[in-house]
Amino acid sequence: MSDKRVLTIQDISCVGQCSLTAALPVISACGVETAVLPSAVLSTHTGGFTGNTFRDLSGDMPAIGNHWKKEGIRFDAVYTGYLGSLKQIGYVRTIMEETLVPGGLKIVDPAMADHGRLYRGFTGEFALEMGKLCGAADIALPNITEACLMTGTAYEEGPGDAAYIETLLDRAEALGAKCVVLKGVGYEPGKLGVAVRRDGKTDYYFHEKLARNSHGTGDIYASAFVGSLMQGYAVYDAAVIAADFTLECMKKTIGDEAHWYGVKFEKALPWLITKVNRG
Ligand code: PXL
Repeated sequence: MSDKRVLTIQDISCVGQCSLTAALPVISACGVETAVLPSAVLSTHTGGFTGNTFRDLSGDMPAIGNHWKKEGIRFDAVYTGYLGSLKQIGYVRTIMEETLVPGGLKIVDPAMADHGRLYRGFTGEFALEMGKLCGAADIALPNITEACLMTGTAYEEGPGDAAYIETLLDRAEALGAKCVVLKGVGYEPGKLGVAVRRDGKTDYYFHEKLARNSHGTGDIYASAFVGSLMQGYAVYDAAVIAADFTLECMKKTIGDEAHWYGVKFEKALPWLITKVNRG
């Protein structure tokens, strides 16, 4: 049984089945205690909704971190997702330094771009800073767009090929992370998956590719990965569980075209609970 405690730092999109409203239930379903530090509060996520509110919570971060330090609160892993400002990247680094147990894991999902473009509100400068945060991580979880932006690689529309993915992995690994889990790899027809790169070696996992793209799946993937890892699964096994869980979530959403803003991950939580919890 895992008694690990994770801190996750990302936004609350009040509506949208992503970031903290996904990370908290998904990691909890893995049987892992989950503390949260909201980076910002938005009325909705920014992918498809327009006119969302945005409250940057950067100003609260140093005091929250200081309080935890004073209380001696420590985490086995700090997992970051969508961050609300450039300044926050620095605060996150400090919180990681001050609250991780010795040997605790820094896990960074850049959560800033997809389909060749930065999410609304982010700049090239932010992307480069995020590249440094990924470089300081034990495990970085970029998608292909994010890996391109952080490494100055041209984004290729379409499936690409194995050579393109390997070059991207070389460059992403060179940023400095001990391990890179590249999401959304799919250069063979009908297949989609992940590439796990460590010490110059890549292990791939592919499953069926569904016709529809869904919002928030990167957050769901990273959260299931972190939960599985904290339950003691090896990095590759956690990467596989997270991929299968994300696919389950997408399948639960098929047929409901009105549900465009996220996936019905709640309906796949029983699958995750059964799969990950070791009793
Ligand atoms: O799912 C990534 C994400 C998280 N948080 C916010 C977003 C997005 C993607 O658009 O806008 C606020």
